[in-house]
Amino acid sequence: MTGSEQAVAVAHPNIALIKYWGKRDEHLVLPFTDSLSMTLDVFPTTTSVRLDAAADADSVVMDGLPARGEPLRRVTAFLDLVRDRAGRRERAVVDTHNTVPVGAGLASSAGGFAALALAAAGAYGLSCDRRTLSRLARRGSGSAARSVFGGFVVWHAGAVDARDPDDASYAEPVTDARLDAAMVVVVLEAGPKSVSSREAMRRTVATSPLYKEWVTASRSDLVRMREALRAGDLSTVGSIAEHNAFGMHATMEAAAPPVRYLTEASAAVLAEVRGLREEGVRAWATMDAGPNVKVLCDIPDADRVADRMRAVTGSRVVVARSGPGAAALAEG
Ligand code: 2P0
Repeated sequence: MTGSEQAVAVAHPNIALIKYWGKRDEHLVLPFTDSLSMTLDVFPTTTSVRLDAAADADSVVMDGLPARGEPLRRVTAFLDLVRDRAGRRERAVVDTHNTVPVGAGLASSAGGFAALALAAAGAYGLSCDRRTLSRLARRGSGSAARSVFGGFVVWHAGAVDARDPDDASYAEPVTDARLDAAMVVVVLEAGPKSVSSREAMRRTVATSPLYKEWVTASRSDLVRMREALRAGDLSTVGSIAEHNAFGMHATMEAAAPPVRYLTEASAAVLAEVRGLREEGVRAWATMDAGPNVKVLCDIPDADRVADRMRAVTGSRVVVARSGPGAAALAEG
């Protein structure tokens, strides 16, 4: 055997300020739009991959329980891709520990597939640079491409007419960002969501009359967002992010049948965020494929914002800051 046969990696979720919503290629996981996110320093996923030459199937354990059904199928399909690239055949034993509630719109798949990509590449002896790793992680889950990097990260959709579309769609850090902000995560529901983001995206692209307009708006949001990050202008970053998130939710609510992730509890948090702004606190909300709300604010205000969110919801609230990209850990 060549390669190191076992590798362990850790990665964190990211929260998009400019959302990824809709694939132009399901197999290659190519999005319609560029997206931009902040990697968090909370809710890491740690994954180990060990090759087992004697096994005839992959074995996947998630938080101590054997994976089955769709989660197992997705991990196995991802390992097939890595094996194919590495020219290896051995099956693997995968052990993964999440600290983020799975499937609840808190980006567990982003940290999960970023950690799996790095650990699997290590175990199968596939040497790849960070950009290639982000393209690989993308195949597991689109948003995972961004969790390969820390801080603010942009994921390029890649030109539709690129000669090699897989090569053209990668993530990279926004190196000229001059902003250090907090992200207050309000965990309203930790259970799995009723419609997967994969299915919801498909339905939105196929049936929502608002989708094309959102794609157009998102492109200009991204240009303005990058300028605002360069200028370290939290107010502009926050208001663009909030507007982009509301636009994404509007497109999916206009799908047939509609996809609605936001609940009354989400609405109460959103009202509180508006209330904070009226009091002069710089705070803006963003919401993903679930009811949870994340509040972008200045670091010195984060504890106050978190206390207000706890008071209005009685929920678990976690203060996050900018976190690191995926990292290999000592094997063992
Ligand atoms: C994002 N989300 O940009 C958007 C905003 C949710 C709302 O990326 O189908 O789990 O595996 O590529 O990455 C969630 O979708 O979807 C997501 P797949 P993924 O963060």
